[in-house]
Amino acid sequence: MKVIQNYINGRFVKGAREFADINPADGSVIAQVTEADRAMVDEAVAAARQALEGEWGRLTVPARAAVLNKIACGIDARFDEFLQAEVADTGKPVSLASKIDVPRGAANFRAFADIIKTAGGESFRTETPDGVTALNYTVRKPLGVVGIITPWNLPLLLLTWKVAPALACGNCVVAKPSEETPATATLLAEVVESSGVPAGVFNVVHGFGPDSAGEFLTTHPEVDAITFTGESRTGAAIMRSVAPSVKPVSFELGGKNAAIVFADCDFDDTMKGLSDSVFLNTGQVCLCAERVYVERSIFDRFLSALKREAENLRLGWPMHASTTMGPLISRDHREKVLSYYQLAKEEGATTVTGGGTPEFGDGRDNGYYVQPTILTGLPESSRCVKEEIFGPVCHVAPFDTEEEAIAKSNDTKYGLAASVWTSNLKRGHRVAGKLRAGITWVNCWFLRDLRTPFGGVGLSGIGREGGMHSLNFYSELSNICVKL
Ligand code: NAD
Ligand code: 6OH
Repeated sequence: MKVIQNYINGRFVKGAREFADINPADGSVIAQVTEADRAMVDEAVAAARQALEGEWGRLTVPARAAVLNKIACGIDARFDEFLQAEVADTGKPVSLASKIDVPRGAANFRAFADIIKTAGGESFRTETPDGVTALNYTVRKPLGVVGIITPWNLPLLLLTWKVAPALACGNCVVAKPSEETPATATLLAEVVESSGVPAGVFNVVHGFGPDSAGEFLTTHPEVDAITFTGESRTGAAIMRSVAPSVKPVSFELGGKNAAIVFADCDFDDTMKGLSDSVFLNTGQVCLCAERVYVERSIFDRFLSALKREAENLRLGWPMHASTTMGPLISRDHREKVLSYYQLAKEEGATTVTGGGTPEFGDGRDNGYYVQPTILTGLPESSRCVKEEIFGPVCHVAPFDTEEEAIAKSNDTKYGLAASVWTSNLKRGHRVAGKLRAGITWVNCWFLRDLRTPFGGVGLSGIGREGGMHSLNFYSELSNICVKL
């Protein structure tokens, strides 16, 4: 049986305990993962701190950027290994992982290599009333040791989204990937090592959250900052852990994203985009729409078309090229999603399609598949309309006026993403400007430029990453004031 190891201070090491890495398509064990105990997390943090003082700390920005580009090429060179590992761990269709997860993993390193090379600073010439003149200018210094905690839905993509800017800014990193999807983090460690990154600069510790590597990392006094992507509740727990030492945090958390469809939309394009926004990655993208508001005059037509899209999804083995929807990540997560399918019925929903589990008559029946599901008829106050489900499911409701659609979309404690579908671009701009979300797409979804700010409002997070916003989080910006 394959063993997935930790990577600490430039060595691949086993922990005292092991846990199973499960393939969600059929419940089989892919590998054993060795869990880092507290002493191993301590060792990783100490190695990272020491590496700050070594060769890494002395590298120039162009040299660091060259290392990032080398890591990107290293991912490209082992593309198939990354692809197979990611598909096996997550169950996502190979067509999706080969288009988004793995290329985006490499792209994150290339993007931040470019961004750090071209980033300028601020400067101000100061003139006081009593005739003193001074020059102020900013310099970026590394934060130090950055703890990175990532989820299972886009494991490589969301890890590299944080590792790349952290390294670009000269930090050292201890990363704790999700216990559900450990494989590509250890593969990344192999690529980082072969790219000439000194020992201790990048470390991977495997394990769980509470009482395990996640908590050991977030409570560690020698970690200078924590960046986390995951559930809002976990973010709250991590906030409590870091509070005593007042560390900077960057949180990308959950969502209950709305889509607003106007009658004047390009119907076919909207249907394609909207269907992706609900079902892509089995609905397990933080940006997925779970609330769809449709102008009443096209409501029935829209619902029938979305039902057709859902029923045309091909639930298959993840490695088959024709598969368009894989399983959910785990047995527990399937129970959670199915409990919402049940709750929807109790709350009075009409289940337009789905609502249960598919039957295959083969090994996939031991996996964690659920039917893509469309609900309608729920009051806005119901739990299925308010709580993040994180599965291939949405609730569709009609609206009569633009104001009503905006008010309903904004009636949430979350605020990560939204989308607006209309051929009237004036309205598109207007509505987008009124939605309370970190990102609003008009006539598209999940079209992301790595230079743009990314993050959420309310329960969806704290701070922004992306482009210069990432540099601002992963570095200490210091002002130098020189009297002239
Ligand atoms: P999760 O919060 O359960 O776990 C995320 C990570 O945190 C894992 O590595 C886990 O081991 C670790 N963890 C759990 N408890 C911890 C603790 N007490 N201390 C330290 N670490 C701890 O999230 P998940 O189930 O892996 O991912 C799904 C969630 O992530 C959804 O809510 C989704 O919306 C959110 N998400 C948000 C974004 C975003 O950018 N806003 C992106 C992807 C996923
Ligand atoms: C959240 O689940 C996904 C975020 C992905 C990105 O922001 C991206 O641009 O790759």
